[in-house]
Amino acid sequence: MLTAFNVSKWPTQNAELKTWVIEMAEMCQPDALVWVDGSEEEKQRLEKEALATGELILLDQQKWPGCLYHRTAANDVARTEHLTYICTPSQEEAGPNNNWMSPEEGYKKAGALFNGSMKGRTMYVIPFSMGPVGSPFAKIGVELTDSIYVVLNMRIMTRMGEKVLQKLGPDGAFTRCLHSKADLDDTRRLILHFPHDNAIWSVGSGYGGNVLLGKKCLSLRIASFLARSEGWMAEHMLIMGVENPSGHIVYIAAAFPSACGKTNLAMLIPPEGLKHKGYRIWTVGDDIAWMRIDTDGKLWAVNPETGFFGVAPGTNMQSNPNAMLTVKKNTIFTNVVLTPDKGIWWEGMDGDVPQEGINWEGKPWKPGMVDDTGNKVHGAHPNSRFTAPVTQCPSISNRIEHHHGVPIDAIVFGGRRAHLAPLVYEAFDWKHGVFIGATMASERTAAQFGKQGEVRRDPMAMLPFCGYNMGHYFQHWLDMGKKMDKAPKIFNVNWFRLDDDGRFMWPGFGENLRVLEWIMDRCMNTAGSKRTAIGYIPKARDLDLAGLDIPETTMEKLLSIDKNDWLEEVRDIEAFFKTFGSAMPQEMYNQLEGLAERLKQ
Ligand code: TSX
Ligand code: MN
Repeated sequence: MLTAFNVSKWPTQNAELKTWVIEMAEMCQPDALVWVDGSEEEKQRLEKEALATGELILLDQQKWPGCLYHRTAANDVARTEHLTYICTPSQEEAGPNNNWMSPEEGYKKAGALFNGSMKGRTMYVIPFSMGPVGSPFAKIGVELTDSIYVVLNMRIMTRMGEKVLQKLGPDGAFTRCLHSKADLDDTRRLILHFPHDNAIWSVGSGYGGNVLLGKKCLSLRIASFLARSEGWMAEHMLIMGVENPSGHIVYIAAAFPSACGKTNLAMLIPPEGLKHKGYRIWTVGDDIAWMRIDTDGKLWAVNPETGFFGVAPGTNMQSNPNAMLTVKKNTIFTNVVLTPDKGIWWEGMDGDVPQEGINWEGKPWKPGMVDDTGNKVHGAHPNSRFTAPVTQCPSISNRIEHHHGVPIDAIVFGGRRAHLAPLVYEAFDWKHGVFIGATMASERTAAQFGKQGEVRRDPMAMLPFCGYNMGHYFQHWLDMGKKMDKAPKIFNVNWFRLDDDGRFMWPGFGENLRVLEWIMDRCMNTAGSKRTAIGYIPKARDLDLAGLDIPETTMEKLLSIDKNDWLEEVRDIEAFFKTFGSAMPQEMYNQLEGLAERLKQ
């Protein structure tokens, strides 16, 4: 038991911070308290300690230099949305898109779980900055945690340590982030957000999205709330630069629901057929974009993170060579297969399948294994992850530290639609683009749990991450459009359209650059299109398809719309909009009506 706090030796003069750390430590009762400085020496020390307890396993340092392996508890392998709450005074503020608890109840319920939860453990104090330290975009957080795994992940995912405390100074503001694994019991797990208090309390989990509090909790849920009141945007978007043959870089921010290959797109490699033109791709981020209007009237974006926390299964030298090169060193692998030679493997990795290994549950595993009910036993968990520094990505942009970010020319929404949506289309204007984002949807794949083909709406890919009522969020998007002199153009893409035999019509992956090329040319008013009921769609000849072997009729299908399917979609959208009640802006219904009328013409 920690008997006294040596407060005079603490590396900060920030009174609010000191008071809060004392209060939280009195509640959680750790045996020791450590201020994380972010140094290399500290990293070595923490790794050594976690290796000794088995919390981490050292991989073969010849093959995987600097790499570590970790498993989370079997009941703790994904974000737990049903245990995630927004704690605001009124439920209306949280909206139908969030679970809600009053702040009083939240503090009381979680407080009972935090009480004494760190007995026998060390409480680590992690000061971190989301966004370049000192940038006008940046927000400082301080996470208290009893997990070394969390400290080592935050070290990759954020700018952290002494430099952040320096920036915070004696009276700087910060998001108070409290985390304890407690007993990892999922009946005593809560992920609570207190937007009015700028605080996050997460207890009972050790899984990334629930515990790396700078990521979804701060950079999306809390930040989206702050962004609305401060007049900026916190979005679930990748950021990429496409350098055209003349050396000009167009920056794109893009939102996709899960399982659409967002990380793959962010790290795209130009295809052979287009490479000779001189295109290059620059990755700025793969998950989160913070965007502000600058003095030029344009929208500028930073990636608040410094790492990738990517899904491992399906990542290979075909789907994402840059990701494979990124995770070769200094990477933490979570819930993948551990091979006998202290290597790692996941479903869909290149090379030979290991003949045996220890799977994500820590059990002996062989390829082809089935359980009692005849179902395939996974080696790696489908949600297994790599945590790797962005600086190791071969395509990383040299502007990731720029304090004003990169200027966004195009916003791209996407989804997985087998039949409805064409390969790409452009919104008529900002308001119509907001409507397209608000109606985003994906169809469930066979790989996902639940009914295959079911349409799930996920506006702007923010449904699980918007920290307030989504009706108000759509209004904020509309308001932002009015404030910009040069708003980005808005597009929608669908890489997943099927032919009558159920085969993908578009080759996807690197070939998507052909679609991005059209998007860029539209931004510079140099590409043709056809005006349709849903927006501007390219004609087949408006896309550069050189070197691609797609029949003319297939291209026509990819770029076509079926009015009856779209009228059915209109009815589905209306039902979805109604779930937001009176919070839904009238403009969204005007857009819906406009679409219905254009379809009937
Ligand atoms: O990530 C994907 N992208 C974006 C890449 C930049 N995936 C993988 C989705 C799961 C995460 C895709 N899958 C894409 C895509 O553009 N397209 C498809 C569908 C597809 C799959 C295989 C083939 C073609 C399309 N081709 C062959 O199998 C040969
Ligand atoms: Mn994400």
